[in-house]
Amino acid sequence: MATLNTLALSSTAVTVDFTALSTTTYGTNAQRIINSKQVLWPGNTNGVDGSSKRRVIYQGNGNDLTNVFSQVLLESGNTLSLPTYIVQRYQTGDVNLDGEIRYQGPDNDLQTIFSTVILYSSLDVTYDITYIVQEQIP
Ligand SMILES: [Ca+2]
Ligand SMILES: [Ca+2]
Repeated sequence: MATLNTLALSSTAVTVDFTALSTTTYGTNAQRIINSKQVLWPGNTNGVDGSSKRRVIYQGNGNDLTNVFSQVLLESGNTLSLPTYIVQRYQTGDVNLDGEIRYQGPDNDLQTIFSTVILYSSLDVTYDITYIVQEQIP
């Protein structure tokens, strides 16, 4: 995330409140608004390198659901390889930042990926689960 315009640096620290509605940021619909605060679009679980990364994908090649599934299935404590197992830690699969990685069940992290794709696509086209939300950097 970056501000839309450059900010002059000096010996005095400059604070940028990216949650303020008055802060303009680089890109198109770069932030979502929740409770009168700007927030980042969550859902990228697989990093920044490679063609399918730097994107939020719900359905299709390079989707972000697979990484959530892998993190749950490969967790050392998940000895029965259950998709309902809950990983208790922050990791890229924890896209709703509740400290747990959930692939299935209530409050699962796939719901957040789904809502990012659906809500973002609604700003541009008609609700489309195959829409790819692309990171925007200057
Ligand atoms: Ca991704
Ligand atoms: Ca979570």
